[in-house]
Amino acid sequence: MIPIDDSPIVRDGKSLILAMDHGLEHGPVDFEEVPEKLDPSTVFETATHDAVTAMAVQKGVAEGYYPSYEDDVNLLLKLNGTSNLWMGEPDSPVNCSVDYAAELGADALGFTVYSGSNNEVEMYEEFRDAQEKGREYDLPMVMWSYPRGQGLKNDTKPSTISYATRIALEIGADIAKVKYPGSKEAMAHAVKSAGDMNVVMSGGSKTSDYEFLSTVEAVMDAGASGLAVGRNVWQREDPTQLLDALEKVIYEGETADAALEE
Ligand code: FBP
Repeated sequence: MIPIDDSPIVRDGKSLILAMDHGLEHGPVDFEEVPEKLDPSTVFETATHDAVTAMAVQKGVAEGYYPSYEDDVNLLLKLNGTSNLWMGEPDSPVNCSVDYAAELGADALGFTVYSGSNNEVEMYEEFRDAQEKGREYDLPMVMWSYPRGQGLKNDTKPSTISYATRIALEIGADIAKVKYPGSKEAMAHAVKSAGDMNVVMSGGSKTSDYEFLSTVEAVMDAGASGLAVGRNVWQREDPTQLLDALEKVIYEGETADAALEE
């Protein structure tokens, strides 16, 4: 683990990572209700909000759009990713080297690992190469720690999520990004399982403002360090309004009720 509090992707020990790698992971379907967001610039604009500590994108989007935002947005370069068209055991091919991520101006690296997949062995080896190379550039590693595969029937049950945060600590991540395990208590155990490493929650599909902020409140109460979120922010008509509220819940410790009232 590197001293993550020194990283620009952390503000007061917390992070709000805006993820927009969905065009690869899910396809344009995620943009159907907000077609203007097919233009990555619109989401980079959203990422200029003070609450956002980094924007997570794939290499091609970084190449095309990050140069216009490098003064206002911190870049988290996702090094692997897979399309929804892949029908095999969960896997996530590497499509960007650490050297190239650094050249593009990355402030941090992102890597998906599907522990439990039949491809776990190769994924751990690829993660090792990226993590060790990242150390040469002092680039923190955010691990999308998503246990899944044919042997795993429920990938968000509490014991799976606490295993996911622990795996991230064990194999050298600096921040673990995990799905919500369904309760504050389960999240607290997942955070504890990660030792001193920061744990952030993955957003999931869009819910109401109140439902989402309440979950974020629970996650922060559980000791998590924030959020890595996509659809719940940029699928909204007014992402800025939700980011204002998230800023209060994540950095100022406000409740969801209080954050929505103001
Ligand atoms: P959301 O907040 O929209 O769920 O995004 C988080 C994220 O991890 C993205 O980075 C990624 O594209 C997506 O979820 C992958 O989700 P899944 O593999 O569960 O479909």
